[in-house]
Amino acid sequence: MIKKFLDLGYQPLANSYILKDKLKHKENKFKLEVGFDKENYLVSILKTVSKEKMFNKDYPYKSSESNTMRKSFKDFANKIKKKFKPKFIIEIGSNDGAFIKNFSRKNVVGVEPCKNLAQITKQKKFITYSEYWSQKLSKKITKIKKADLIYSANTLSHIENFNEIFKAVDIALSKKGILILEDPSLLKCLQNVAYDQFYCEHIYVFSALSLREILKNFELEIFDIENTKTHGGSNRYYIKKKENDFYKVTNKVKEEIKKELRFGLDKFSTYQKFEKKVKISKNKLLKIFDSLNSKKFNIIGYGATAKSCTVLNYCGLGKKDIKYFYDTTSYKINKYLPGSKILIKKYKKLHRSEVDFVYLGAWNFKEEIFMKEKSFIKNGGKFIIHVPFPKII
Ligand code: JHZ
Repeated sequence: MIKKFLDLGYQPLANSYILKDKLKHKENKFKLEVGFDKENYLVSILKTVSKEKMFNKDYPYKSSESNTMRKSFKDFANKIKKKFKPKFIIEIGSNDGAFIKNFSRKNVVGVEPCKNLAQITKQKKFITYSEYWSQKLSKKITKIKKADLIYSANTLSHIENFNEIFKAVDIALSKKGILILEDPSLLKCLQNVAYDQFYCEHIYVFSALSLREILKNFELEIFDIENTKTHGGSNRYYIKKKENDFYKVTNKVKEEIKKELRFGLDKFSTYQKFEKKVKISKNKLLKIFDSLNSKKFNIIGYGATAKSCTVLNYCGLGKKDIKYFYDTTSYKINKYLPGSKILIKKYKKLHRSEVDFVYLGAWNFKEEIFMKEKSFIKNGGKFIIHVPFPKII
């Protein structure tokens, strides 16, 4: 049974950026509550939104938008090539091709239901199926040969129906084939008080503990885990069919689960403590904004992320607090953030003459952004960040 531990209020769809002429229209909102399932240790949002409403031809998020992600996908593709020498790879949720573009076109197939994104890789002549991953699609793709590697980053946490997903994986994988999943780590999310990992698209935030339980239902098992830095701390899970004894289960799996148990990811009380920290985080962030606003500082936002939607709407921050956001994504520019209705402007290098404080919506790219904005920082420009606790840096 799922027990609620966190209430983040009514939230709009995180990636539904608003056009100027639609600003007066009523937005669709849903109650964002998060719960813990004692049976399989899974943390999930309680009310979900239909996939068609979120992942369609207007999907704005592009994986290639940051150097960090481009490099991370490239490095990982090189690692895969060396380690597994795969001949046929399927990527579930290939987005704009940040991962598949590192492979030869004849070795890789993308699956991307958002038509605008699928179009990008199709134009680059990568075979891309613009459909939701399913058993039917899996049969179609692997009719002639099975996949020796399926990769999926930041996608499984977005899909509600495990049954369909893993049955389709089972159909597609060859005997020695493996599945590699990469998603934000629940442990990191709790340690960072990164409550903004919860929004409509993130139905789950996985732990090794919960994923291991889920996979048991499908005769699949984790045989290795890597902790990665992306998206505020993620886990890369290497998964195989139980019957596949080509790969041995490494100690890293045991170690990761031990680490999670030590933190208490199996106990409801851990999540109750997290909820208290989230409330404290909100109050601290509001105090920072109140204090800066009372002194009439110029504050803008940087990175109109899906995560920002949760923070802004949960904390009740709006145009009075943040004048506008800068973002590099062309689709988001001149639109308004859902709920808070803050304008998103085309990114320009930060200048002290324009800005005093910058709320870092894309805190997961802190290093990359600080590097880019060196001169702003050198000239006394400051950032506001809410992880692991709200502060000015
Ligand atoms: P970023 C999205 O979440 C949605 P978001 C999704 N549900 C998910 O799981 C993750 O991605 C993976 C901009 N930016 O990656 C680009 C700059 O403007 O944190 C993006 O709009 N300048 C699929 O939205 C945003 O910030 C920069 O220098 O929370 C980053 O979004 C950089 C580095 C980024 O994901």
